[in-house]
Amino acid sequence: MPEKTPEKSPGKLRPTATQGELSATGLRFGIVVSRFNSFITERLLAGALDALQRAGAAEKQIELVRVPGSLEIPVAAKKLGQSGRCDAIICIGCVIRGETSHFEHVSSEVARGVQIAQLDTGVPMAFCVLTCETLEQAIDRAGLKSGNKGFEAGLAAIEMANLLPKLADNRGSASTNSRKSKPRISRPGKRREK
Ligand code: INI
Repeated sequence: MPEKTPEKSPGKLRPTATQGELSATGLRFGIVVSRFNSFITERLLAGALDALQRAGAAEKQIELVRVPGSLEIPVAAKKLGQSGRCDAIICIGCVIRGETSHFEHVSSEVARGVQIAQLDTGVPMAFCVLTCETLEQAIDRAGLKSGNKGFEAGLAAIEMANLLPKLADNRGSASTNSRKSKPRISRPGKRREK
């Protein structure tokens, strides 16, 4: 009879996931909202504020910034991120296709800009810039048939604001083993003797 070996259970690993809670307690949020297509962006803003309020945020935890159009969102979000005043930022805009190629330029540049801003600053930025073919599509996403994308962005911002400190502090699930590396920050006044 062949010797029995413990089964390795391929595909049955269940590592614990590190994730952010949906609580706004003690967090600070920035919201950058574009005035262009304000009929839509104001509804998205209301959705984002609703999410923050339901998660326990108060007015003093929220810094609201208004910009003329979606193209101006990335630079304002980046400045806000660099300020150190926000744990997460929600970027709200609405681009609707017109008759020229302006739509393509604005929509691709705002997405690229916000991505660069969050990577450069390390502050998570929830992307709530609708890019729609028609006004009807935008209305559907601002509180009608397809829900409110501002609310979704608010939840994403809360979750990411809670997640990132866990990753930075090495408090994630995989960090509890004995090979945890020591912090490499050198403390002032503690020079190594030669
Ligand atoms: N800005 C928008 O937010 N949405 C649009 O649909 C839009 N279109 O179509 O022109 C738009 N343009 C303005 C742009 O974002 C800048 O504010 C402008 O070019 C000044 O820099």
